[in-house]
Amino acid sequence: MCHWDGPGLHFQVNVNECNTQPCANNGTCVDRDGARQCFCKFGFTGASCEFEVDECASSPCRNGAICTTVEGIYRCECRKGFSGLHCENVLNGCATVPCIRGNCTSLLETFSCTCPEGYEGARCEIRSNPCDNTPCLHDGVCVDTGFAFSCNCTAGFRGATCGEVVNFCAGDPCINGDCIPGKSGFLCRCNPGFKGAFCEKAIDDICTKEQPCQHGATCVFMNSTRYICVCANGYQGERCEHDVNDCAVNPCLNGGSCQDEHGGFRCVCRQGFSGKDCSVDIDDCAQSPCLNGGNCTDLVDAFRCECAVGYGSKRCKQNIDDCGTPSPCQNGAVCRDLVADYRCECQAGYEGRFCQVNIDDCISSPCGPNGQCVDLVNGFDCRCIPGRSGKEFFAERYFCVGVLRVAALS
Ligand SMILES: [Ca+2]
Ligand SMILES: [Ca+2]
Ligand SMILES: [Ca+2]
Ligand SMILES: [Ca+2]
Repeated sequence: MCHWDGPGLHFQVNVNECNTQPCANNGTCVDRDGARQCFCKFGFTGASCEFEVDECASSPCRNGAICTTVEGIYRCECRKGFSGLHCENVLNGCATVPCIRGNCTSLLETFSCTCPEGYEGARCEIRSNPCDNTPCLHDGVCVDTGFAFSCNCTAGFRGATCGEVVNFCAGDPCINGDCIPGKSGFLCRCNPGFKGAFCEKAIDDICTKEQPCQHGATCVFMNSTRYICVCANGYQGERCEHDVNDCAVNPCLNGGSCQDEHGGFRCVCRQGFSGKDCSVDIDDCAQSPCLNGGNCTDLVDAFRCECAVGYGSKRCKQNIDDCGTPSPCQNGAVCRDLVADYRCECQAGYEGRFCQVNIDDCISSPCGPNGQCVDLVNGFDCRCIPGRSGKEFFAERYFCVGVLRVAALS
């Protein structure tokens, strides 16, 4: 564009400075007189929008967070244990009250519990055993009393941890003598025949030189010439040289014979007795010798059976023969022996307990009106009345016409 500007000829040409597209990064260019102005897009700056705005330049992120920019917006990437837009919030590891007892110290996301006396574990959940580090000295026994311990001291010691010596004679330090306790130690008063700080040495005396006591006796030294023998059980005499007769008091009962032994006796029992002094009558019924329900009575080295009815012999083994001689069964019957009983197996034609009954074979009147029936054994005989003889069979009956003998009626 051009215009006229005064008396002198003067042209001024207004050039459009935006033609050259001077605004970078899509900035908007506005033409002014002899100049231009760039309106930058968000995130850019500078006269020609040539600079990117650094949103992180003011260090908006706290607590060591990393600042990043995306399209003109900054973002804080928080370190572990922090939160919030600027990572300004510190996470409290104690927020959930994790310590069951004691004090909690937050270690950002996690925590640390400071336990009170007597507790341990990450949450102070475990009660410590105060005896764990064996605080009691001199073999004292530690007792857990809850939050503390107490020591049950062995003899000769006392104090909270049994560190204090009260009796120097504890543990019997004098081997062959009596211990006399002192303020800072002990003294041994030795038995006759011993010497040494602990009475551990035998004095070369008559007991050790001559060994006068026999059969395991203990020799007690009195002085250089005197001693006493303390005999072992079963021996007597000044030097325990005699074996005591342990059978003198007749210790074996029920006729047992006594054998003297060293320091005792031995009984050889009569048959049927047992025990150290033969006082036990052996139970001869123990093996149940009586059979078939018989009752057993214990005797000396024997037994007696009372048999159940029907049985006999020493052990009731025998089923007594109830058939006997002569047989109770009659008429040729066979007798079968039972327990306290018998059974008669009858010949044909007989019945009854003893087969004494001849069965009446005429009961069915087999001879008809003209005949007279005679009972036989397992059969019958028909005798016709006078004037009749022979036989006729009619309506399942014989009728007399003469004399007929029927062996058996089938
Ligand atoms: Ca003896
Ligand atoms: Ca017996
Ligand atoms: Ca029988
Ligand atoms: Ca008959």
